[in-house]
Amino acid sequence: MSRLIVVSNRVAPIQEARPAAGGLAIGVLDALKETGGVWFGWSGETISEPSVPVIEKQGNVTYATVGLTKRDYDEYYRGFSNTTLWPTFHYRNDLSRYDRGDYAGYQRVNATLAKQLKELLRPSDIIWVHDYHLLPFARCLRELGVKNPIGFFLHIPFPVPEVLRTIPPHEELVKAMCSYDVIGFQTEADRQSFVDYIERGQHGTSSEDGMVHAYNRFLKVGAYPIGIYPDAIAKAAEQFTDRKAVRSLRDGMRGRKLIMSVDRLDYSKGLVERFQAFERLLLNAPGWHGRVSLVQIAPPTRADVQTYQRIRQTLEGEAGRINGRFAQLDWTPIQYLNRKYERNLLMALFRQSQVGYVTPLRDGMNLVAKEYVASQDPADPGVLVLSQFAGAAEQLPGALVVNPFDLSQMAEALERALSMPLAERQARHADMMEPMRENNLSVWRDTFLDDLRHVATASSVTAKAVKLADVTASS
Ligand code: ADQ
Repeated sequence: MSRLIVVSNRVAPIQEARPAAGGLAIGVLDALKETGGVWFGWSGETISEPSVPVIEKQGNVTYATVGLTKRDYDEYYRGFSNTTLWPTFHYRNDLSRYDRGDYAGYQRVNATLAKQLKELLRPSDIIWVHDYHLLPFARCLRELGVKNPIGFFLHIPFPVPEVLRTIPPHEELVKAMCSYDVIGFQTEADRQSFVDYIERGQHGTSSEDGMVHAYNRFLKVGAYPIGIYPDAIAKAAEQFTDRKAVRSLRDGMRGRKLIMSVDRLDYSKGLVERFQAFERLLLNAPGWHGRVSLVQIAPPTRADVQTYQRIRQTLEGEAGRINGRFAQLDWTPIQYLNRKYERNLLMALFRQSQVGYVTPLRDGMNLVAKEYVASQDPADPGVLVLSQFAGAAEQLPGALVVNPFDLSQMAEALERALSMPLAERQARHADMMEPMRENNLSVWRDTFLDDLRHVATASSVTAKAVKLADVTASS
């Protein structure tokens, strides 16, 4: 059996039960626990010089972690990854900044990480690389002579060519991506954007079976929407209902309805617009005053990137302003909490609420939307209000889908959700649970890895045939 080597910028916290607020870490860890394997990536620590990986085993997962120097961190992580790629890939060119030095650092760190990983590799390993920090990682491994199958999954959106081209080294990046054997996107639209870039720019061609031929390489490009384990989440949500935090939330509501939102504090998540649409609900429908609260849980991330400091300030300002305008002695309209929670507890909190309010301006998938639905009591489920710009909107037909730029529409959807009759809520919930079971996290992982094995075998057969043909022709 070949080993699975997962590579991502950060590995999930190695300590069991520590909250990991990040969709990639949560998805990948759940997927890796079943198959076992090695997880290679940054430990989260800054060090003075690159060193050999630290190896730690937990159950059937081996963690191989390395530190980054302060310069690496600034240029590769804070710089090109999070000040250029993240905003642009989320269609926020206005927040994107490009710096040549940061890009050089991004390339350098990818090359260093590839060297560090190479030392751990066996010829039969299969390598699965994750996310935008590592777009050129396969090219770096190939330059070191690594021949193993290498797949890549992008957790965030892939922008349309016009937007991608605002990143100066766009072509170098896409060319490097073509060193992978399989590239996976969250949605069909993201896959199409990549293929459009290749075809409209005349860099290559694609065929109906998802194969792309570009820059002298054949690779498979597909949509592999990430899933969750809905039944395990439902069970956890039910079991954790008696926890103290859940009880105090329930008691504190005193019969009021609860709208719940959980995100990393990020400008792509549409938090400001969300607060303002809730304000519009209170303006348009005064009957809800004192009868509904919005709980927003949003732990800060990337707090040393300037745009993240700004969104935090704006949001605190908005929460204060709206509360100041509407609050009563015994009612606070918006409760805004800046902290992480244990995952199972979060699911139990979801179960207490009547509305899941998930309205990113752009999101690769958005696992919170899926977790919210899975956490509900099927006998009395809450309603999901979901942005059309989350990948999850393609997969959750029972949600009330909204445009997060239309505050009035969001306010109307909230009102409809708060007043929805039980039979409709039950039907919508059932409509979403079934597809989530059919496309759970194991299906995501297995479909991707099956394609990777298949494509890698097919290309090595093609490569051997080409070599043989060359030898025969020249003899
Ligand atoms: P994220 O942008 O992190 O993920 P999301 O998919 O919603 O977004 O995942 C967040 C995860 O963190 C969820 O599992 C959630 O429960 C957890 N979480 C959020 N806030 C938390 C808190 N306060 N305490 C504890 N846990 C918290 C990226 C992409 C997404 C994509 C995922 C997975 O941006 O589009 O869905 O990867 O591919």
